[in-house]
Amino acid sequence: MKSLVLFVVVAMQLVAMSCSVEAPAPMSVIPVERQLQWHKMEQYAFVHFTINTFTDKEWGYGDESPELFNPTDFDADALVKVVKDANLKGLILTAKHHDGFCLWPSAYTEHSIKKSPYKDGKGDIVGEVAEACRKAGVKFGIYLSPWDRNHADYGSEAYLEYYRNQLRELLTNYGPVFEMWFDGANGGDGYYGGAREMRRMKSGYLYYDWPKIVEIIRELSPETIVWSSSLPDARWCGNERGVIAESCWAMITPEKVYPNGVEDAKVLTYGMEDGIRWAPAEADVSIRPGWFYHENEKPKTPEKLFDIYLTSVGRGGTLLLNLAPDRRGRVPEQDVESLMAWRKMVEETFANDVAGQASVKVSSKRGTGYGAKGLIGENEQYWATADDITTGCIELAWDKPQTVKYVMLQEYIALGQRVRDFNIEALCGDSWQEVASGTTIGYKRIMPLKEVEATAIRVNFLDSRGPLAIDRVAIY
Ligand code: FUL
Repeated sequence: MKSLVLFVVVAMQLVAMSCSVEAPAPMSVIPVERQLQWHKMEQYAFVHFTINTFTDKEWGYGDESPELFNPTDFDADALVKVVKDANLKGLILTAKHHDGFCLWPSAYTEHSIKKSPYKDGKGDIVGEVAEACRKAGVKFGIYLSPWDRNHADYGSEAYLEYYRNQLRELLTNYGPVFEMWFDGANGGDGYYGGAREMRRMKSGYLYYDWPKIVEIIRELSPETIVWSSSLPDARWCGNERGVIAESCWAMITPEKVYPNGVEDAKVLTYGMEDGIRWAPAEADVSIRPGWFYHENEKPKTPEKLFDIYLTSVGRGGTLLLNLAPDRRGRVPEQDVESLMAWRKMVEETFANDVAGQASVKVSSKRGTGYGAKGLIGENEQYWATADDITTGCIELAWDKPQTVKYVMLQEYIALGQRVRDFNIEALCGDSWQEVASGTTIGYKRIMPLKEVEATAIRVNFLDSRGPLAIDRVAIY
């Protein structure tokens, strides 16, 4: 009897010990909740639609008459339906581009939709799109160009007051706003209330006083992601082609990305392993050559969009895909066709995760609750190694050979980004062949393989900044 009691006590202690395995300590830089939610969106739309649509320009000078803005068939619900049907999870609208024309009836200027023929000056594109997004369950975001070629005070403190008032107005009247997008253009020639002169800021980074702008956003809309050159929650990926670097860290040190207030595109592209702020890359790219609609331009093919998906979402960042409504206010039919074919291509390629049918082994585990099970499918768990183990491997095996084209990996980024080096091997016949190799993973990494028939796949993690914390492996 005594020995039975002893056995039960020891068994209970063992269970208690195994249940109390602690999670790996977080890395020094980790995302906050709004960033984790943003990562999960993966892809969302940009919409460039304003006075430039009617003047056939990319950048308006600032002297355009508001009368020019006259879409003949604008329907916010139809626009949002295209976005939703393409499986884009949000929509960021150019409320004001560099020409200064406001797509909402701002209380701070007459250079707006109030003076346009659209709905006899009673229209409000920002409000209509925000409302259509809310109804459709698509998140709404705003582009508010800091550079304003119309405003007489641009370049002075008075303009900054105007700009901050507009920001407050937008966040108060049209929220919730999932992302505020502040482009990097900062000054040049323009109308400037009739001055028609050159006003180039030595550094927009310094002129706009970003800390104050971010303070307003945090106060009025704490859930909003700030996309900007200073204090960013998300950063530019350094090009407008939709290509995030193969080695890409979510972290940066803003002072090093903007030495002397001017951006270093290379650092933006790669990020910094030792960066002090979580500011992952967003890849902004247009479906057409221009950001705005021009009659003789054509949309990208679904195949090209698929490549872009792989180099953006597939490299740990997000995809901000621009649509350019035409003068009707409609997304051109050929663009819609391309978008829908792209969606189908993505869905079909990643429909069948054969990891679910594999037997899965890991090289070592941290303890109960951190094993191989957490790697398969979407679930709350993840695979982690002990504190002193920074390498390891996952092996998935099948009874019958599988045709394998892509491996998708995800780190458990709530605890930071860790992996520095990995490769993938396939068991083809009797021999293991390396089929891909990479450096960083981050939120998500999709590795295209040379297509193989394999009975097993092995992912080897060769170097990491800390114990491994891998959220998911999927095989397609
Ligand atoms: C840039 C702008 O100059 C382009 O016109 C466009 O809006 C792009 C997304 O951002 O900074």
